[in-house]
Amino acid sequence: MKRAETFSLMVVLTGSLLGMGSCNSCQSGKKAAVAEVYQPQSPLFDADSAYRFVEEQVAFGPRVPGTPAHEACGDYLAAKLTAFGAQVTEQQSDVTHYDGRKLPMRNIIGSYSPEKETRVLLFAHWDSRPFADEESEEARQRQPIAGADDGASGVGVLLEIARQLQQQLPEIGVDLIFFDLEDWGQPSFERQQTKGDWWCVGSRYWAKQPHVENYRAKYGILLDMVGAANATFMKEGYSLQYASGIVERVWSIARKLGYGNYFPVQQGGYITDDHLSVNEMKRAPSIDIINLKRDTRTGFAPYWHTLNDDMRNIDRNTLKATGQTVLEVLYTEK
Ligand code: AHN
Ligand code: ZN
Repeated sequence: MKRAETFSLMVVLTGSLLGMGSCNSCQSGKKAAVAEVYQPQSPLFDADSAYRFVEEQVAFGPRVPGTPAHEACGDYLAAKLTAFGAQVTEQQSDVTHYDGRKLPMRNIIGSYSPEKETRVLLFAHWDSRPFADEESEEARQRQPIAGADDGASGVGVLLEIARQLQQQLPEIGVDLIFFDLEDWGQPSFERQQTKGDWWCVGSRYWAKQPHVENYRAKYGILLDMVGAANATFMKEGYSLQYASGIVERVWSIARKLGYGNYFPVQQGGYITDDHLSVNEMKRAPSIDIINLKRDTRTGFAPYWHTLNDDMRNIDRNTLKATGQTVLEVLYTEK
């Protein structure tokens, strides 16, 4: 075979093997192609399975602390973690809220390889907001939200991760925490304003009194609103402040896996979320993977804290991007 023919055959082979349409300069094309090949270390995250876990939570109805739906969903989550081979611990406490009401708080924790020193902490909140206070009509503002994205999506992804952990353990130990009472922050229509911060009650409780004395993890990852189509996980402010190295590691892995569109190289605002509790008490330098928007009034998706936060917003592709990225982080950790 003449040299020119060998040359073009290589182009065709390289191009078709890597799914490339064409290659203008073979040398540089080959180099670029080789650089793009990344060999994932993690098992395949099943987005259909994660979707079902989101759906099953939402089917209980709004998981508002103190309601039967909340209690039943809590039982479901603990049972799932047990079935997926985790060592399950629960923290329960009656918390007095701003209106004087006692609310049953329940943090649900699942541990893998609890004996291991090096650990990664993954978390999400499982409660849903008792009021859709971003609705424009006042009557609608007092109704609880379904919380398909805000709550159920992060927990659904973590349940699928638990299912994968049961089949093959990574080198490090892993703790999953479903925090309660994240989303009962005071709405603007609430007149009885007792001073204090009523967001993230469950995570602050745990950060002060963790399930294991002196608990520390190498780092933590919070998943909050990780289910919507075309989600954009901008680099959240506190995540960069407390754990910039982890942000870079996660965003770099996402890009290598082909999920760069979901993980743009862009900084977002500072969000008071469960990772702040974990960071402030130095339990683990933690980041928040959270869907942030530049073009909405709230900075979140348009259905945020409205009655529209339901299954219609949940997209398997986004669950996959988030779940596979976090799995890859776990299985490349030593
Ligand atoms: C505040 O807007 C204060 N916190 C956002 C955290 C949050 C609420 N995540 C979901 N719902
Ligand atoms: Zn919320």
